[in-house]
Amino acid sequence: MYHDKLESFPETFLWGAASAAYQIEGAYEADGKGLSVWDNFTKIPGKTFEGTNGDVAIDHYNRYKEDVKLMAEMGLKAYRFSVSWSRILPDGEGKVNSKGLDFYEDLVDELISNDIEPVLTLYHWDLPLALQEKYNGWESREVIKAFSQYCQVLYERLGRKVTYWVTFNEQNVFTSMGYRWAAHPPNVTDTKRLFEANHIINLANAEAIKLFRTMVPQGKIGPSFGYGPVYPLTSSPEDILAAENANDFNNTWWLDVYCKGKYPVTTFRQLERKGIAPTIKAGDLELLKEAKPDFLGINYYHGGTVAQNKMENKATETKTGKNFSATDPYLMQPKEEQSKSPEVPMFQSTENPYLEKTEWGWEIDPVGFRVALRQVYARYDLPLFITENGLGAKDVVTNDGTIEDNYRIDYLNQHITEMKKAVTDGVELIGYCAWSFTDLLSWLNGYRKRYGFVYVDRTEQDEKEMKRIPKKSYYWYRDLISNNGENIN
Ligand code: BGP
Repeated sequence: MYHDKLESFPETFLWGAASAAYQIEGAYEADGKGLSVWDNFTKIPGKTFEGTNGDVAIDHYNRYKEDVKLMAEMGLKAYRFSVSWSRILPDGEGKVNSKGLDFYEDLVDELISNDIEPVLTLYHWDLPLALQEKYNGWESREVIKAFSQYCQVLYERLGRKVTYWVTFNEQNVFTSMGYRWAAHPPNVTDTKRLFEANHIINLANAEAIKLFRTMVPQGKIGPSFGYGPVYPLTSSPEDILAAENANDFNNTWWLDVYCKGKYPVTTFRQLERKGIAPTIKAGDLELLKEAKPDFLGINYYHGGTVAQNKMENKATETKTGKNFSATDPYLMQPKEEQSKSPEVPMFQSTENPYLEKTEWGWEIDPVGFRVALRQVYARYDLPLFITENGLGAKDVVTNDGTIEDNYRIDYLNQHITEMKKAVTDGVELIGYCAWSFTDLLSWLNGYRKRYGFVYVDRTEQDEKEMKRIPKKSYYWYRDLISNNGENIN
């Protein structure tokens, strides 16, 4: 839709930036912190780029005041961070570590005294290792109780100070990476276990929201979902149907549960046929229905493009992954093999010929951001909070000590322009948190894939002084915030 003039962002719009505990804090054993599954996983040889881990990260635990000062000087209105569960409950449950709580309360106080709205993520992937070892992590319902205790402790301590709470960060990403691709902890490749664990996390999410209603009635809570719109490769009805299927499998599978309290039928039936549908016990669906979020957090990086599945269209070849031919039909595989790839009869992923990619192969698609916001808002009718969006790139410090990250400014400018169009279309947005405030540890890509407004001088192998240097994008975002995005048109 064309607009002559774009509407202004609301006066209360929260221009922010984001981070996650494991990627910035370091101090992985300090002040009584217990280990998390990430402390363990990153030590497995070959799992991360050059064996990088978050033991020290960018030392935010010790330098948070310096970091908040830089946020304040930028005029940041919101800062999204996550709490490390095992700092609060070193064993994941039971005894509370007061020093861990103090750290987050100090951080929150520091933010508030600088007029920065704290946005607190309860779970950004760092499950306490003790819970993985004792209960097999998210595969056990015992962990729902532990998560509720953890939430209760934080609600009690910070419920009066923090308004915006995020339950789970990108449940779609961490479950798939962890239980299907063995690229995150717990390092598993089993789709049955993936969907069982995912269901238990859905229940934990619902319990956390229910408890929030009683303990933090004035607050707002919701999950942050990694949303990608799905495009059909062509206008053929078969490709359109494939895109419907992919949307059901990749997005609705989570979002319908959060917002409608039920699983989408098409994917559920497919998982049942393959023997990998989650076990639903009495009371589960009622619980899911009781826990509608106040807003949806959206993390947007890119979407995907699909064509008709391989069985119905054997001529279509995928450029990624295994090709199927008439002599190697998926349907001739034993059921256990089929169950590993339940989406194969639904759609096949392809390249999008219209989109450029980042150095790490992520499509750059600002219009897709508007599409995403429109789709999610229309379907769920909830305010949206952009909790992540940004560009990972290799930054260079010039001889005069500056970082001229014009590519990042271009990327953010294009995305924010599309976001403003979505606002003009009528989408209700609470705020926008760019990923990320400072450079930080990329889970699997070390320190050279940088996202920050603030450069942190360290490499994979050399921690150096970790000097903070605002990049050109820092000043650009500062100006944008000061005029509430009026210069975007
Ligand atoms: C999201 C995560 C973030 C962050 C971001 C960039 O999926 O929620 O924690 O890591 O992606 O990812 P990467 O560092 O892999 O480029």
